[in-house]
Amino acid sequence: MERTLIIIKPDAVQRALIGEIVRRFELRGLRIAGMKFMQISRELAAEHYKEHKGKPFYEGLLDYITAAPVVVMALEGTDAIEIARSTIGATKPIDSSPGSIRGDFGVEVGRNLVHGSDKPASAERELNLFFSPDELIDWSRDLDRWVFEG
Ligand code: IDP
Ligand code: MG
Repeated sequence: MERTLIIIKPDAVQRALIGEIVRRFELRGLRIAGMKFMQISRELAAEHYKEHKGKPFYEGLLDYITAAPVVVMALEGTDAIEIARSTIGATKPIDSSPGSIRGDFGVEVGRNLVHGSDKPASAERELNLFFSPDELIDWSRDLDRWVFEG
């Protein structure tokens, strides 16, 4: 079992897509381990996106992610990081397949609706930034054996 950090970004929240996006991850089979509605501070945004510091889009990215509330989720499941990234779609909506969130609802890379951690080390770092241990719930669903083989 792997955990990943998902952010339903300000554009998705403003466009009333929270339910649609949560629905897609739920239907895919990933299990919610944590979820909250929050406004990201500039400091937290800078820490979260520190790998992009110095890039031309960095300041705009911080403006974007702090512009309105977001929903953050910890999702878990077998290969949850890659499974979530495929449900989200490619970074640039123009490259995202129809059927993915960005491919169905996105146009521009700077308004691409959802964040998902890109590898296990990032997932661990990002989950620690957004959730305290007591906000992450260890539980199982009755349907898990019909989604997870192991
Ligand atoms: P990812 O979100 O698919 O992992 P990253 O390359 O990690 O993509 O970039 C982080 C975020 O920065 C993107 O989701 C997008 O919101 C923004 N971003 C990336 N490249 C550009 C760009 O060229 N212009 C504007 N925003 C960008
Ligand atoms: Mg990334």
